[in-house]
Amino acid sequence: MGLLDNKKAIIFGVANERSIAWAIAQALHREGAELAFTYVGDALKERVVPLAQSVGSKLILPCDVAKDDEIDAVFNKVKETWRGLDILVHSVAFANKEELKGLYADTSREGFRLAMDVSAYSLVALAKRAYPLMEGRGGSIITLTYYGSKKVVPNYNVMGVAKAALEASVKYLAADLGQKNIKVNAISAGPIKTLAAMGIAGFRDILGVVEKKAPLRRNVAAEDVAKTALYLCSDLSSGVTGEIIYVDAGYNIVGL
Ligand code: NAD
Ligand code: 0WE
Repeated sequence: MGLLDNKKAIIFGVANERSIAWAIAQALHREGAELAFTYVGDALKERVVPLAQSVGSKLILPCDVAKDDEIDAVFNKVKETWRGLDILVHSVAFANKEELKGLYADTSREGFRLAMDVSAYSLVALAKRAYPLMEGRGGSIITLTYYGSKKVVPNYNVMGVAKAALEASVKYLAADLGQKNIKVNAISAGPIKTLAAMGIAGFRDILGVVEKKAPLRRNVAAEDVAKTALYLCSDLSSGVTGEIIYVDAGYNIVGL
């Protein structure tokens, strides 16, 4: 008996075995959920297909979340295969690398648009197609965010603004979809060394600061995030929606 027996879940955002989405996928699989995965681009297909197959997934589909036609194709396939859907995991973010350094004041119009589209609007685009499939069976939608939405983190720049939009979007979606018994929540994860953290100037220093200042005196791992994701995707969190839950070793509560 697992917490998610007979549940159908779709996961957006696995790039490799270090991805937060992959840790979440493994936790959901362990508790009995049946999984579908999406990937973006042929380079990632090679990485994602073997991972997805290792947890028995038969639905592995291409999807750039900036493209409505690709999103439509994914949800049509899910509807055709499963008839319905219980869980959606959104673990996707992107900004041009040049926007993640220097002054936020120098953000370009196109850089702002792209970060907002891929990192914030995409949750709405997915939720909009997911809720009709969740109708009558309840459901859980989760996304990943970061503290840089609340406070200025050097170089996070336009991503911080996109995450602020994403978090506000979680609340508006939760208000809309609550009447359909669908929960919408975000996990605000502490810094974790994934592909999205690679090559970020000063990332090691951020890990060092968290280890020193966070109440738990350590950094978090993707597995810590996955445990909260499991809670949010399961009936254990019935009654919880529109929340931003911090999985950051307590870093966000510290003032000085
Ligand atoms: P990751 O690189 O493994 O995952 C990011 C994913 O976004 C990748 O799978 C990538 O393919 C996908 N993606 C990018 N552009 C896309 C597009 N146009 N269409 C579809 N998918 C696209 O890194 P991660 O750290 O696991 O990031 C997952 C989420 O966690 C992101 O939302 C990130 O902002 C958030 N997060 C990360 C950290 C951290 O320190 N690593 C901390 C807090 C929150
Ligand atoms: O959300 C993120 C990372 C998001 C991200 C990362 C990249 C790197 C490669 C979005 N787009 C890109 N584009 C690329 O080309 N995090 C929470 C991790 C992160 O990123 C930072 C951080 C932290 C923490 C960037 C600057 C400062 C701190």
